[in-house]
Amino acid sequence: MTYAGESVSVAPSSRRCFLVSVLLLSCAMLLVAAPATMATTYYVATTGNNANPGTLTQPFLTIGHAVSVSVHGDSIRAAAGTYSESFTIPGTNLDLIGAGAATTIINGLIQTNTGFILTMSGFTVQNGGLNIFQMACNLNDCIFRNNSTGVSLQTGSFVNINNCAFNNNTGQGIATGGNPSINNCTFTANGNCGIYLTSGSPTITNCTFTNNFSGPFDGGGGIRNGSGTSRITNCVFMNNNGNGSGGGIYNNFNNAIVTNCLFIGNSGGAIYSQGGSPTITNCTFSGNSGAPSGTGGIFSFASNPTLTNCILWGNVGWDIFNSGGTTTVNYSDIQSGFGGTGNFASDPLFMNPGGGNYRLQANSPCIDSGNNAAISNGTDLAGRPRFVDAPCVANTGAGTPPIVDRGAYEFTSGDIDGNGLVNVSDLAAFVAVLLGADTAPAHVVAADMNCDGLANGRDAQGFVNRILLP
Ligand SMILES: [Ca+2]
Ligand SMILES: [Ca+2]
Ligand SMILES: [Ca+2]
Repeated sequence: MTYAGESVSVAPSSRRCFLVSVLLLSCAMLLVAAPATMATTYYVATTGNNANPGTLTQPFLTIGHAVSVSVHGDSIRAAAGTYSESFTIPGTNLDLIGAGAATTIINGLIQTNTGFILTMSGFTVQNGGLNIFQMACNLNDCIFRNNSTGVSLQTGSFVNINNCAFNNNTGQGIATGGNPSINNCTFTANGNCGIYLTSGSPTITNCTFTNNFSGPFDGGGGIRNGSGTSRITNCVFMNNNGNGSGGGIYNNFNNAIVTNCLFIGNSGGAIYSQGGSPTITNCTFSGNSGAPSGTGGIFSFASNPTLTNCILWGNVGWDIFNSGGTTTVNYSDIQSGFGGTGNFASDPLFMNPGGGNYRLQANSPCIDSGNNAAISNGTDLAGRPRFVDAPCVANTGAGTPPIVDRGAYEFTSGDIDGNGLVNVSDLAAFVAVLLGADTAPAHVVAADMNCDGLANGRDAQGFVNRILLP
């Protein structure tokens, strides 16, 4: 018999059960007692009022006010309009969603505190920018323009940036350390590099850099890489100016891995490397100029780049110049020549370089002449399969067929009009060749589906079969 206040003696095993039971009960009571945490969505509109409750029908006036009342997990939705305000996001996990970058504009500076997750989409940020301080961040579908720096990422941030545009920022489009992932973005006419990496190993994929300047004191109009390993894949660098040191990319002790990229018309040369050992594979360089020692393509100073499966053709001056260090070049088409395995200097027969089409014509020597072993990416600059055989072209490269091509684009037989696809748009071109209305050698070769050296009715079945392939 036990009484109130009496101690209870229990065996060790029973004691454990008792303690576990108490613990479970305590937890259950806590669960019942704790109020349910419901994420709130606050609404903001330029017609709103900060005295409102921030609902859909009674929105706040400013995004900064909505941020100030938000707690972890809340969302803020801003209606179309221009919000002239600067604000700081405290340590709060937050979704900040605009009505679309074309219509929802923040005129000011956004800063963040450390250690939380921000997802931001559908805004233009101008005349201020976004400073991210050591936190996780997802930026989607935004425009950053006319700022000093578009987005500043402090080292220690974990950032994904997708489908954003960085235009006309007087400084950097993105200033960053660390390892951000930057995908499907455009960088246009920024004044001090499209991307400026102090150090780190970012992943930069499917981005376009156009008319960016490195500024008067730096190199690297498109990207300036500090120490680390930047992975740059399927990007286009066009008409950027690196102030004499890398219009497209400047590598400062960076072991950049550059794959399937196109460098056209950059000033300061396409790539300038100081120190480091960049790996450059399946890239096309043309119309670049203005690096030191009369170099148009790739200038290296005490650096050891490795080029494979590349085309450097139509640049001004030397395609490649090495001042200290060693540049290793294999299976590439270098107009000014370079020693190595499988190199040649033959017109790559770009499809229409004046019109910006650097694909290969059907009779290009670069088709099926690359080295398969250099390929780690199964697609080309356009995202089309890389390992493709041109049946009527001898396999002069290295590896087991299908053999990859040189340059940023893989040739596909039957692509007579040179848009990278084989489809009904090639049908009219095919008929024109068969009727003799089009006698361009490259088109005749492209229409010769049975490899007999002629383009005629015997190729019709092969052409139809090719169109029907996925
Ligand atoms: Ca091929
Ligand atoms: Ca072949
Ligand atoms: Ca086509």
